[in-house]
Amino acid sequence: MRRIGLTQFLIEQQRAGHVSADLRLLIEVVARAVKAISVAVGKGALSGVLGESGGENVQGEAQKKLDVIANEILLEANEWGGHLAAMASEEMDDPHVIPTGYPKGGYLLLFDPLDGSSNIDVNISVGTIFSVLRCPEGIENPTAEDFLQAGTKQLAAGYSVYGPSTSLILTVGDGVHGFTLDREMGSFVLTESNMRIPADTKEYSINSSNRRYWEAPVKRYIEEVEAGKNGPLGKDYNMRWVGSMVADVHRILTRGGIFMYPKDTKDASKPGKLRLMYEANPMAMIVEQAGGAATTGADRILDLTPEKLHQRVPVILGSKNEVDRVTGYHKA
Ligand code: AHM
Ligand code: MG
Repeated sequence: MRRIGLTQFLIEQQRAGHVSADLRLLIEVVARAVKAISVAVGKGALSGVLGESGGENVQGEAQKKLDVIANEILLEANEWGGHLAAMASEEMDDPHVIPTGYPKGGYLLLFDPLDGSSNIDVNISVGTIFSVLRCPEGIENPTAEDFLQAGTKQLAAGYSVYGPSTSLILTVGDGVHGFTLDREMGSFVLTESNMRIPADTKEYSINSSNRRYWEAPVKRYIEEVEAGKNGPLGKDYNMRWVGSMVADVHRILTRGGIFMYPKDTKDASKPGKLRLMYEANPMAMIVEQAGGAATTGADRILDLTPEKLHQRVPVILGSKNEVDRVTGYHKA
């Protein structure tokens, strides 16, 4: 079988009119950064990169050394290419404007440099999530406001998983495509075209330790799921929770399932755990492009009007019929 690399894939996407030359180069640079992060993560305890960095991010979460390293790798890889006007990251308080001396481009890049980083020290899969928006017309030095665009405006979204193999999943609005890193060759090879999420599933993913904080519709759904064959849903379910969204979403993209980090009452200042701009929006675009659904329970994630760069939202995504059921319970 002829193997198609990421470069050829993107050139074909450009010829088909799905990406501009600049967006193609931008995605290639992100992929290069992902390879560098994969190497850093893969060295594990050998290179002294495990453990805490000693710092905190804007949300008051302790940063791991690898959070900081992955963030640096993405910034350095992307600031000189001339495709971007600015970058925003889960690990930085404010956007990073392209330094003077480098040409500026027309795109904005957003990323969660190392999702699931609490899993790093125990050698469980982590990943990088990214999203591309257009920089508003006439803006030279974008501020946080310029990033506050609905998820429907995303031009591209993707994530990598640093697991037994390193994979890169990508959409530019023409389906979802999966690449695997050939470590010897140092290149991403197309291994899954047009990934589709089955509409029905028997697998669910939620951190049940928060059950006492959930709202009634989610409690109802999980009770029904747990009732199995003899309950109202009439089938036995299986539960999986990696604790790295990238890995949980990747499983769902591969074989179906429903993932939930719903609204809870644990902390009134946080109407959810996951971040809209770095996690919910890119994953929602990917999931919808693969035929699945993604909502907050109340609304379609991609339709939300962002209010803050680091805003958190509830997330319910995956197999369409199951997500529609839970969303319906919120409306009942
Ligand atoms: P992070 O971006 O700081 O790693 O946090 C996001 C992670 C997700 O990957 C995962 O789904 C969730 O937080 C796990 O949360 P919990 O530890 O509450 O189960
Ligand atoms: Mg994250």
